[in-house]
Amino acid sequence: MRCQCPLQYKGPQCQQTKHSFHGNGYAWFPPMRPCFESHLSLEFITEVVDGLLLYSGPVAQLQPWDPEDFVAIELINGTPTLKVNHGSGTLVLQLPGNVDAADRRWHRLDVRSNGKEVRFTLDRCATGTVLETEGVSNWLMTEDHSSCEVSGVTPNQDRHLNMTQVLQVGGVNENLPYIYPQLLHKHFSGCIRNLVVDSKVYDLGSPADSQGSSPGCARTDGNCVSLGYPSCGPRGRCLGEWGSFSCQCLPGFSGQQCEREVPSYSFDGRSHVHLRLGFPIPARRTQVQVLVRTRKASGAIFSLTAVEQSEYLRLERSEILLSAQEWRRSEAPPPTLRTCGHHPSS
Ligand SMILES: [Ca+2]
Repeated sequence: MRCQCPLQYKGPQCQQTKHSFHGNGYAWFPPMRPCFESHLSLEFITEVVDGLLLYSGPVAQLQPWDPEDFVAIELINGTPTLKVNHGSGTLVLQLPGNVDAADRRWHRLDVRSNGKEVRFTLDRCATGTVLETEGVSNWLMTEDHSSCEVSGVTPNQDRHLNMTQVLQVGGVNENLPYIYPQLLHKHFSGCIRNLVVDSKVYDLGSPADSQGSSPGCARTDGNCVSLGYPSCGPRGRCLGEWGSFSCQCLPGFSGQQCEREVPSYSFDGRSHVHLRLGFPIPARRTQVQVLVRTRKASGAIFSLTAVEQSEYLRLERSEILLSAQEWRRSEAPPPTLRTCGHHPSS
Protein backbone atom coordinates (compact mmCIF):
# COMPACT_ATOMS: atom_id res chain seq x y z
CA MET A 1 0.00 0.00 0.00
CA ARG A 2 1.23 3.49 -0.81
CA CYS A 3 -0.49 6.75 0.03
CA GLN A 4 -1.07 9.58 -2.40
CA CYS A 5 -0.90 12.63 -0.20
CA PRO A 6 -1.93 16.26 -0.64
CA LEU A 7 1.06 18.35 -1.74
CA GLN A 8 2.30 19.61 1.64
CA TYR A 9 2.11 16.21 3.40
CA LYS A 10 5.25 14.19 2.66
CA GLY A 11 5.27 11.45 5.31
CA PRO A 12 4.76 7.76 4.41
CA GLN A 13 1.26 7.97 5.93
CA CYS A 14 0.74 11.57 4.77
CA GLN A 15 2.17 13.06 7.93
CA GLN A 16 3.17 16.70 7.94
CA THR A 17 6.94 16.32 8.17
CA LYS A 18 7.95 19.98 8.66
CA HIS A 19 7.48 22.56 11.37
CA SER A 20 8.59 26.21 11.60
CA PHE A 21 9.84 27.92 14.75
CA HIS A 22 9.98 31.64 15.27
CA GLY A 23 12.73 31.92 17.90
CA ASN A 24 10.58 32.06 21.04
CA GLY A 25 8.40 28.96 20.87
CA TYR A 26 8.22 25.20 21.15
CA ALA A 27 6.06 22.28 20.02
CA TRP A 28 5.16 19.23 22.10
CA PHE A 29 4.94 15.73 20.68
CA PRO A 30 4.39 12.27 22.20
CA PRO A 31 7.30 10.90 24.26
CA MET A 32 10.06 9.09 22.40
CA ARG A 33 10.29 5.36 23.05
CA PRO A 34 13.86 4.69 22.03
CA CYS A 35 14.98 1.12 21.52
CA PHE A 36 18.01 -0.06 23.48
CA GLU A 37 19.82 0.14 20.17
CA SER A 38 18.26 3.30 18.82
CA HIS A 39 18.45 5.75 15.95
CA LEU A 40 17.09 9.29 15.94
CA SER A 41 17.37 11.57 12.92
CA LEU A 42 16.13 15.02 11.97
CA GLU A 43 16.85 17.79 9.52
CA PHE A 44 16.92 21.52 10.16
CA ILE A 45 17.49 24.80 8.35
CA THR A 46 18.33 28.12 9.99
CA GLU A 47 20.37 31.30 9.80
CA VAL A 48 20.62 31.75 13.57
CA VAL A 49 23.75 30.25 15.13
CA ASP A 50 22.28 29.43 18.56
CA GLY A 51 19.19 27.39 19.31
CA LEU A 52 17.57 24.29 20.74
CA LEU A 53 16.40 21.71 18.20
CA LEU A 54 15.06 19.05 20.52
CA TYR A 55 14.76 18.23 24.21
CA SER A 56 13.30 15.23 25.93
CA GLY A 57 13.76 15.02 29.66
CA PRO A 58 12.62 16.40 33.01
CA VAL A 59 10.07 19.23 33.04
CA ALA A 60 9.87 19.55 36.83
CA GLN A 61 12.32 19.70 39.71
CA LEU A 62 13.74 16.20 40.17
CA GLN A 63 12.93 14.24 43.29
CA PRO A 64 15.68 11.92 44.55
CA TRP A 65 13.92 8.87 43.02
CA ASP A 66 13.30 10.49 39.60
CA PRO A 67 15.50 9.51 36.66
CA GLU A 68 17.70 12.34 35.37
CA ASP A 69 17.64 10.87 31.83
CA PHE A 70 17.45 13.39 29.01
CA VAL A 71 18.53 14.03 25.46
CA ALA A 72 19.00 17.47 23.90
CA ILE A 73 20.31 18.71 20.58
CA GLU A 74 21.47 22.32 20.52
CA LEU A 75 23.10 24.54 17.98
CA ILE A 76 25.91 26.37 19.74
CA ASN A 77 27.57 29.07 17.66
CA GLY A 78 26.56 27.19 14.51
CA THR A 79 27.85 23.81 15.73
CA PRO A 80 25.40 20.98 16.46
CA THR A 81 25.84 19.65 19.98
CA LEU A 82 24.27 16.56 21.53
CA LYS A 83 23.76 16.15 25.26
CA VAL A 84 22.61 12.78 26.48
CA ASN A 85 22.16 11.39 29.97
CA HIS A 86 21.20 7.74 30.52
CA GLY A 87 20.65 8.31 34.24
CA SER A 88 24.18 8.52 35.62
CA GLY A 89 25.81 11.62 34.15
CA THR A 90 25.79 13.63 30.95
CA LEU A 91 27.75 12.93 27.77
CA VAL A 92 28.30 16.00 25.57
CA LEU A 93 29.16 15.39 21.90
CA GLN A 94 30.01 18.49 19.92
CA LEU A 95 30.89 18.38 16.25
CA PRO A 96 34.15 20.14 15.29
CA GLY A 97 34.04 23.92 15.80
CA ASN A 98 34.63 24.74 12.13
CA VAL A 99 31.20 23.33 11.20
CA ASP A 100 28.72 26.11 10.49
CA ALA A 101 25.29 24.57 10.16
CA ALA A 102 23.47 27.92 10.34
CA ASP A 103 24.00 28.57 6.64
CA ARG A 104 20.39 28.58 5.34
CA ARG A 105 20.74 25.05 3.99
CA TRP A 106 19.09 21.85 5.19
CA HIS A 107 21.30 19.71 7.41
CA ARG A 108 20.68 16.25 8.75
CA LEU A 109 21.65 14.96 12.18
CA ASP A 110 21.76 11.30 13.20
CA VAL A 111 22.05 10.04 16.76
CA ARG A 112 22.78 6.32 16.99
CA SER A 113 23.12 4.67 20.34
CA ASN A 114 23.77 1.14 21.43
CA GLY A 115 23.72 0.98 25.20
CA LYS A 116 26.30 3.44 26.48
CA GLU A 117 27.87 4.06 23.07
CA VAL A 118 26.52 7.11 21.26
CA ARG A 119 27.42 8.41 17.78
CA PHE A 120 26.42 11.84 16.46
CA THR A 121 26.69 12.44 12.71
CA LEU A 122 26.19 15.50 10.50
CA ASP A 123 24.83 15.20 6.96
CA ARG A 124 25.46 11.43 6.83
CA CYS A 125 29.16 12.31 6.69
CA ALA A 126 28.80 13.23 3.04
CA THR A 127 31.73 15.62 3.48
CA GLY A 128 34.00 12.97 5.03
CA THR A 129 37.08 12.17 2.97
CA VAL A 130 37.24 8.71 1.39
CA LEU A 131 40.73 7.27 1.35
CA GLU A 132 40.88 4.21 -0.85
CA THR A 133 43.90 2.17 -1.78
CA GLU A 134 43.25 1.38 -5.43
CA GLY A 135 43.38 -2.15 -6.78
CA VAL A 136 43.02 -4.00 -3.50
CA SER A 137 40.01 -5.33 -1.63
CA ASN A 138 37.52 -3.09 0.14
CA TRP A 139 38.81 -3.46 3.65
CA LEU A 140 41.69 -1.15 2.89
CA MET A 141 39.22 1.66 2.26
CA THR A 142 39.04 4.09 5.13
CA GLU A 143 36.95 7.16 5.63
CA ASP A 144 37.97 10.16 7.64
CA HIS A 145 34.91 11.07 9.72
CA SER A 146 36.64 13.56 12.00
CA SER A 147 34.95 16.55 10.36
CA CYS A 148 31.39 15.19 10.50
CA GLU A 149 31.03 12.65 13.30
CA VAL A 150 31.75 12.44 17.00
CA SER A 151 31.14 9.55 19.38
CA GLY A 152 31.46 8.74 23.05
CA VAL A 153 30.26 6.67 25.97
CA THR A 154 27.76 7.85 28.59
CA PRO A 155 29.31 8.02 32.08
CA ASN A 156 28.91 5.40 34.80
CA GLN A 157 26.57 2.43 34.90
CA ASP A 158 23.25 3.43 33.31
CA ARG A 159 22.76 2.23 29.76
CA HIS A 160 19.29 3.14 28.57
CA LEU A 161 17.50 6.39 27.82
CA ASN A 162 14.27 6.18 29.85
CA MET A 163 11.75 8.59 28.41
CA THR A 164 8.36 9.26 29.90
CA GLN A 165 8.22 13.02 29.34
CA VAL A 166 6.84 14.83 26.36
CA LEU A 167 9.20 15.40 23.41
CA GLN A 168 9.81 19.14 23.02
CA VAL A 169 10.90 20.23 19.55
CA GLY A 170 12.22 23.64 18.48
CA GLY A 171 12.30 24.94 22.06
CA VAL A 172 10.98 24.27 25.54
CA ASN A 173 7.93 25.53 27.37
CA GLU A 174 9.26 28.06 29.86
CA ASN A 175 5.87 28.68 31.47
CA LEU A 176 6.68 25.87 33.88
CA PRO A 177 8.35 26.15 37.28
CA TYR A 178 11.51 24.55 35.86
CA ILE A 179 14.66 26.22 34.54
CA TYR A 180 16.10 23.41 32.37
CA PRO A 181 19.61 23.56 33.87
CA GLN A 182 20.81 21.09 31.19
CA LEU A 183 20.29 23.60 28.37
CA LEU A 184 22.34 26.52 27.11
CA HIS A 185 19.67 27.60 24.59
CA LYS A 186 15.93 27.19 24.92
CA HIS A 187 14.42 28.12 21.56
CA PHE A 188 15.06 27.71 17.84
CA SER A 189 14.49 29.90 14.82
CA GLY A 190 14.08 28.08 11.50
CA CYS A 191 12.49 24.85 10.30
CA ILE A 192 12.77 21.23 11.40
CA ARG A 193 11.69 18.30 9.23
CA ASN A 194 11.78 14.51 8.97
CA LEU A 195 12.03 13.71 12.68
CA VAL A 196 12.32 9.93 12.92
CA VAL A 197 12.92 7.84 16.05
CA ASP A 198 13.53 4.11 15.44
CA SER A 199 11.57 4.11 12.15
CA LYS A 200 8.67 6.11 13.66
CA VAL A 201 8.05 9.22 11.55
CA TYR A 202 6.76 12.03 13.75
CA ASP A 203 3.74 13.90 12.47
CA LEU A 204 4.83 17.50 13.02
CA GLY A 205 1.47 18.89 11.91
CA SER A 206 -0.46 18.75 15.14
CA PRO A 207 1.58 19.19 18.33
CA ALA A 208 -0.14 18.54 21.66
CA ASP A 209 0.90 22.03 22.75
CA SER A 210 2.83 24.74 20.96
CA GLN A 211 3.72 28.40 20.92
CA GLY A 212 5.60 30.58 18.42
CA SER A 213 5.59 27.83 15.82
CA SER A 214 3.56 26.61 12.86
CA PRO A 215 3.26 23.46 10.70
CA GLY A 216 5.15 23.40 7.41
CA CYS A 217 8.12 25.53 6.41
CA ALA A 218 6.89 28.64 4.62
CA ARG A 219 10.47 29.93 4.41
CA THR A 220 11.40 27.22 1.88
CA ASP A 221 8.11 25.84 0.56
CA GLY A 222 6.78 29.27 -0.38
CA ASN A 223 9.43 29.41 -3.09
CA CYS A 224 7.94 26.39 -4.84
CA VAL A 225 4.99 28.42 -6.00
CA SER A 226 5.45 31.66 -7.90
CA LEU A 227 2.41 33.66 -8.96
CA GLY A 228 0.20 30.67 -8.17
CA TYR A 229 2.10 28.40 -10.59
CA PRO A 230 4.48 25.59 -9.56
CA SER A 231 8.02 26.97 -9.85
CA CYS A 232 9.34 23.88 -11.64
CA GLY A 233 6.48 23.67 -14.11
CA PRO A 234 4.60 20.43 -14.80
CA ARG A 235 7.78 18.42 -15.54
CA GLY A 236 9.61 18.80 -12.25
CA ARG A 237 9.38 18.32 -8.53
CA CYS A 238 10.33 21.42 -6.61
CA LEU A 239 12.75 21.33 -3.70
CA GLY A 240 12.27 24.46 -1.63
CA GLU A 241 15.39 26.17 -0.37
CA TRP A 242 15.94 29.25 1.77
CA GLY A 243 15.02 32.12 -0.53
CA SER A 244 15.20 29.95 -3.64
CA PHE A 245 14.31 26.53 -5.05
CA SER A 246 15.73 23.77 -7.21
CA CYS A 247 13.98 21.32 -9.51
CA GLN A 248 14.15 17.55 -9.74
CA CYS A 249 13.08 16.84 -13.30
CA LEU A 250 10.95 13.98 -14.56
CA PRO A 251 12.85 11.47 -16.73
CA GLY A 252 13.56 12.96 -20.14
CA PHE A 253 13.77 16.58 -19.04
CA SER A 254 16.53 18.82 -17.75
CA GLY A 255 17.33 22.46 -17.22
CA GLN A 256 16.86 24.80 -14.31
CA GLN A 257 13.08 24.60 -14.54
CA CYS A 258 12.92 21.29 -16.43
CA GLU A 259 12.14 23.19 -19.62
CA ARG A 260 14.60 21.28 -21.84
CA GLU A 261 14.02 17.87 -23.40
CA VAL A 262 17.16 15.74 -23.16
CA PRO A 263 18.47 14.55 -26.57
CA SER A 264 17.66 10.98 -27.61
CA TYR A 265 19.74 8.67 -29.81
CA SER A 266 18.89 5.66 -31.98
CA PHE A 267 21.24 2.66 -32.15
CA ASP A 268 21.32 -0.14 -34.70
CA GLY A 269 23.10 -2.77 -32.61
CA ARG A 270 26.60 -1.90 -33.84
CA SER A 271 26.79 1.77 -32.97
CA HIS A 272 27.54 3.62 -29.79
CA VAL A 273 27.95 7.11 -28.43
CA HIS A 274 30.99 7.94 -26.40
CA LEU A 275 30.66 10.78 -23.90
CA ARG A 276 33.38 12.31 -21.80
CA LEU A 277 32.12 13.65 -18.49
CA GLY A 278 33.40 17.13 -17.87
CA PHE A 279 33.28 16.75 -14.11
CA PRO A 280 34.52 14.25 -11.51
CA ILE A 281 31.93 11.82 -10.16
CA PRO A 282 31.36 12.28 -6.41
CA ALA A 283 32.96 9.61 -4.24
CA ARG A 284 29.77 8.56 -2.45
CA ARG A 285 26.66 8.99 -4.43
CA THR A 286 26.07 8.83 -8.15
CA GLN A 287 22.68 8.91 -9.79
CA VAL A 288 22.39 7.81 -13.40
CA GLN A 289 19.08 7.93 -15.23
CA VAL A 290 18.34 6.59 -18.69
CA LEU A 291 15.15 5.98 -20.68
CA VAL A 292 15.25 2.95 -22.97
CA ARG A 293 12.94 1.60 -25.66
CA THR A 294 13.93 -1.56 -27.53
CA ARG A 295 12.63 -4.79 -29.05
CA LYS A 296 15.91 -6.63 -28.49
CA ALA A 297 16.09 -9.03 -25.58
CA SER A 298 19.66 -8.19 -24.72
CA GLY A 299 22.22 -5.47 -25.14
CA ALA A 300 24.44 -3.03 -23.30
CA ILE A 301 22.61 0.16 -22.31
CA PHE A 302 25.50 2.09 -20.94
CA SER A 303 28.88 1.65 -19.40
CA LEU A 304 30.53 4.21 -17.20
CA THR A 305 34.26 3.60 -16.93
CA ALA A 306 37.09 5.32 -15.13
CA VAL A 307 39.89 6.71 -17.33
CA GLU A 308 42.30 4.01 -16.14
CA GLN A 309 39.50 1.41 -16.64
CA SER A 310 39.96 0.05 -13.12
CA GLU A 311 36.39 0.87 -12.02
CA TYR A 312 33.16 0.72 -13.92
CA LEU A 313 29.39 0.76 -13.71
CA ARG A 314 27.50 -1.07 -16.47
CA LEU A 315 23.79 -1.42 -17.20
CA GLU A 316 22.68 -4.21 -19.52
CA ARG A 317 19.47 -5.71 -20.77
CA SER A 318 19.81 -9.46 -20.75
CA GLU A 319 16.78 -11.53 -21.88
CA ILE A 320 13.98 -10.00 -19.83
CA LEU A 321 16.08 -8.73 -16.95
CA LEU A 322 17.87 -5.49 -16.41
CA SER A 323 21.14 -6.01 -14.64
CA ALA A 324 23.61 -3.56 -13.23
CA GLN A 325 27.17 -4.50 -12.52
CA GLU A 326 29.46 -2.47 -10.42
CA TRP A 327 33.01 -2.59 -9.38
CA ARG A 328 33.57 0.29 -7.08
CA ARG A 329 34.18 1.45 -3.57
CA SER A 330 31.52 0.11 -1.28
CA GLU A 331 28.62 2.23 -0.10
CA ALA A 332 26.59 2.08 3.08
CA PRO A 333 23.72 -0.44 2.91
CA PRO A 334 20.23 1.03 2.50
CA PRO A 335 18.31 1.80 5.70
CA THR A 336 16.09 -0.99 6.98
CA LEU A 337 13.01 -0.95 9.15
CA ARG A 338 13.56 -2.11 12.66
CA THR A 339 11.34 -2.89 15.58
CA CYS A 340 12.35 -2.73 19.21
CA GLY A 341 13.84 -5.64 21.06
CA HIS A 342 14.48 -5.88 24.74
CA HIS A 343 14.37 -2.70 26.90
CA PRO A 344 16.71 -2.80 29.87
CA SER A 345 15.35 -0.75 32.73
CA SER A 346 18.35 1.42 33.66
CA1 LIG B 1 18.22 5.30 32.21
